[in-house]
Amino acid sequence: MENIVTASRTVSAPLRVNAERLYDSLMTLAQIGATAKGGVCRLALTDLDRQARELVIGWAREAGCSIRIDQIGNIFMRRAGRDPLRAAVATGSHIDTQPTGGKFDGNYGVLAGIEVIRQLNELGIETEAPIEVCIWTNEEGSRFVPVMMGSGVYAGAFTLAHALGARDRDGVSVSEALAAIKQNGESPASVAEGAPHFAAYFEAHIEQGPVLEATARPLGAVTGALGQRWYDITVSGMEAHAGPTPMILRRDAMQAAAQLVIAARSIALDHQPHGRGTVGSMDVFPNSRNVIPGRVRFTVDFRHADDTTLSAMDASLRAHAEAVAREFNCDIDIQQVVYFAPTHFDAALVQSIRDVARALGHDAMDIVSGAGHDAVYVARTCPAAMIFIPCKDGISHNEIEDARAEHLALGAEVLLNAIATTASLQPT
Ligand code: HGY
Ligand code: MN
Ligand code: MN
Repeated sequence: MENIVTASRTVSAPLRVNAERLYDSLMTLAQIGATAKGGVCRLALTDLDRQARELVIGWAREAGCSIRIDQIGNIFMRRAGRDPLRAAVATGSHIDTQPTGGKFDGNYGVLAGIEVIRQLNELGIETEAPIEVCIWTNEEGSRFVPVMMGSGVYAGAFTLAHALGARDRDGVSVSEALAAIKQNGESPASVAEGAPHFAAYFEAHIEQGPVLEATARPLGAVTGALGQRWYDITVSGMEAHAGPTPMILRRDAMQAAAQLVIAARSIALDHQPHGRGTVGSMDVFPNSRNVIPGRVRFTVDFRHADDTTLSAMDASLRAHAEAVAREFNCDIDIQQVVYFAPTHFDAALVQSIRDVARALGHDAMDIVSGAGHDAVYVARTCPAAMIFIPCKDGISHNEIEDARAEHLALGAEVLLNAIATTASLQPT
């Protein structure tokens, strides 16, 4: 990697970060929503999310950034470049977590971006293009569906109205929750409505799987991400007494649902190596031990690297549901609530990540992300790519999620050099 020509001067590459400052910021942010087992429970648009947003915005302001919040609550923390008219080079991720989330999922990508800003300031480097660090609203899709909500609105995957109208289990809408924490900004939320395009977008994230750690590789150059289909499935039968009702006369919604829970796994197993099938949430009505369930609601999360195969998995699920509805004399309603095709990130940006990694002395592993990320939607609007680092035992979406300080710093250094290079490229 040759020297980096910036607006202010030529600097010898590769640039380094302040590992301790990054780690300290991660631990400070992790205090907001900290759980007894060492994880974080900071659901989207709760007061904890507000506290975390305000903390990070405060850090960005201290680093000289201007702040913009859009109508879906996405936050853009902007460091000026020499040419204010050039499209910004962006990075970021999310700070909402799963109920049993960890300290690093999403939070790492946002704070690695803040570290990039802090380090460029410390090195006195001015870039040609502005740099923006983004906090995308409700990436997790745990409290509100769809998943990757803020970046999805930004990229036009669904409308602002659809997102604002989404409701949580208590019936609270995104619109109400945004207003309650005063994060309902005014700037346009989608590129179609005038939100600025980026010149490029990089996102740093823990892998959330075991591959990098198992192969002793500290860096991943993410070439793409699995496509996903999420469903809300409602099985309706008939509540009845668990004693007097003969087995053959039952319309048992639980037994019917159970067949589909098993099918979600077997369909994924039929489409290996990339097939994934998960049932993560289930509600039983009336949920009484001596009443045959009359209604069962549950979720299915399907993923695959190939869109045609993902469609085949969808068809197989629906075929199973038709057969089960007949066999158990139940009604089965399947609502698809999320769909996005497998993503391929920008080849030139992925190459820049490999090049920077090599300059830092490491051979980044090409890897496909099993998880969805905001970069998946942002990639619809500009060249995008991701940087992965390992997480302990490949565990994530779990309070024990952990990552090594040296890997956190190394990923941030790849981010810093990739951004500094891309943002300093002389105007064409
Ligand atoms: O579900 C996902 O892949 C991400 O964690 N939201
Ligand atoms: Mn994430
Ligand atoms: Mn996650």
